[in-house]
Amino acid sequence: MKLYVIPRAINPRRVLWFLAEKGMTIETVPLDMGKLEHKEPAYTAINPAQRAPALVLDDGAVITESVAICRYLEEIRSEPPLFGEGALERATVETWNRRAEFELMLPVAFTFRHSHPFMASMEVPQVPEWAEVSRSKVAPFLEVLDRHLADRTYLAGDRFTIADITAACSLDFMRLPKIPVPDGLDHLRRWREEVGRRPGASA
Ligand SMILES: N[C@@H](CCC(=O)N[C@@H](CS)C(=O)NCC(=O)O)C(=O)O
Repeated sequence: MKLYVIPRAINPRRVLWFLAEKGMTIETVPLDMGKLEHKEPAYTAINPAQRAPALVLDDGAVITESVAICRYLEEIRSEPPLFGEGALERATVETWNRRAEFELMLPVAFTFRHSHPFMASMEVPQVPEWAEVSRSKVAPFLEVLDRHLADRTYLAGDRFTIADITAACSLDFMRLPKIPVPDGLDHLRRWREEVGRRPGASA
């Protein structure tokens, strides 16, 4: 297997963190986003969407979409279960992973994509107003997460899951578009410190 990544970007990092939690090591191919390597014909042949990550299996099959890649990895390496176990826990993990994607990752990504000069050639047109609308969505959702984490260790309960990976990668990426974490979110801070000690946190 071979994993194509754009180093430090949210979605590739989610998969790298997931792999680390599984204790899996696979060949990783970095794409230089600044040089638009993900838009070159060689990578476009692998993923016509020109986005990373993409996982290429030994038989040449390609899986794109971070969560699809993670689901594949969960199937071939079930321990530790990062999508939960049993009907209720799996549904809870899905709920919080989706909420982290839609209400945190996307607003953070849109803020960056529509405001940062680095993205000007890739996000066409850049809409600064959309960056500002997206920026304004982040703090209210962090407050939701803070309240949610008041009485549970991780987003889906007692177990660390992909929902925590999605939220932590999104939170860390806020540094690039300079979105501050509001003061006083003690439960969120406790959770971030906790997940920061995990094996995949440095991915
Ligand atoms: N829905 C895709 C999104 C992948 C994606 O947007 N990746 C970004 C990096 S986080 C990318 O490749 N950006 C390149 C570009 O915008 O040109 C997934 O979950 O994997």
